Amino acid sequence: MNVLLMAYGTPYAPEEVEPYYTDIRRGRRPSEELLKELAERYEAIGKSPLNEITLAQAVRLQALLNLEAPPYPKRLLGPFPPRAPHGPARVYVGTKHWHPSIGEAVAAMHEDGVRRAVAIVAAPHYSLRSVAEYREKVDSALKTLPEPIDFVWVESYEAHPGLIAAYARRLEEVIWRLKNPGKAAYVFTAHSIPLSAVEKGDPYPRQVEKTAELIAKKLALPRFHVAYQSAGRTPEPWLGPDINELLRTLKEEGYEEVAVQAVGFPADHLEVFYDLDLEAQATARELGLRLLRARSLNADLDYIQVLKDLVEAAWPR
Ligand code: FEC
Repeated sequence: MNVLLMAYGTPYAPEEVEPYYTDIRRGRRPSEELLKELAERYEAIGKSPLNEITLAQAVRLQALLNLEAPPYPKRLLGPFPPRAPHGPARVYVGTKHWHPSIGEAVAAMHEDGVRRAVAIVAAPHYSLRSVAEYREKVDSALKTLPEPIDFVWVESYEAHPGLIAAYARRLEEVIWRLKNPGKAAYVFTAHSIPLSAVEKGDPYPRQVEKTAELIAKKLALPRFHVAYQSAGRTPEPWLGPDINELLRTLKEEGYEEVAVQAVGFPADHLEVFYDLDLEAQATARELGLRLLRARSLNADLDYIQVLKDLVEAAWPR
């Protein structure tokens, strides 16, 4: 079994911010002002751990896929040594905007003789501005190869019960810390996308709502809100409400405590550490709101189990 696990990617060093940002902007170099602003955001968080987390997810996913753990009695009766039902698994990492890039990963897979693989993004919701773009990068890498690799895509998993349980578990930890859980606001966030994509029928906002609704239902929350964060620095309108805007509305409505959970990304990175932990937290402080954020899934076993489940279900038998 072969897997291409993809994520956004982040620069490893300050001098890599410029080419990274240029790649995000499809080859258009950012202005000095935009570049300075992004460099300052990285400086403010110290470092984005996204590449390390993606790598850890891949290593753990590969280990889990190769591990057969039958119940004890079956093990006694079964063949020895136990073998994974789908043969040895290899998980490759490709990042959308940095290294190892999706192109580098696909080339490495081809060189290793891989001709069939599951493609999955470490982000649960499909968008024309996320998964569709990962797919474009895989497709253009395939065009450079002498033989094709047959990729089976997992395009979204917004309602996977294991994912909902993993998010709910972490939000529950925040609920324990609330002074008055019955009166708190519960806000689920995802990365914003340009409104133009939504107008083209992008399922993204619907899928984000679904994830939020299922977590809220699992925890029997009295109410919940969905907000978007990290809108890009471009002149076009972006999907809202923005988290900072929503915090102002919640204050006006009389809320004192807000539990925030980023459901659009499993991992910690710039958009979590800067946009939520620094920026949204500063807005909350200014408003006199108590804001608590649920910790991310990262490479924790419950999330890796979700990836394993999805990959095994997609693997052609
Ligand atoms: O830690 C890190 O260094 C990387 C954090 C990071 C993640 C991430 C995820 C998503 N993005 C999505 C959509 C867009 C669209 C644009 C865009 C621009 C940026 C910029 C940075 C950035 N994104 Fe991102 N995104 C992360 C970081 N993103 C930096 C450039 C500066 C800025 O505008 O803030 C606009 C592109 C353009 O200019 O044309 C659209 C979506 C996700 C969630 C899915 C995923 O993880 O792939 C959707 C993590």
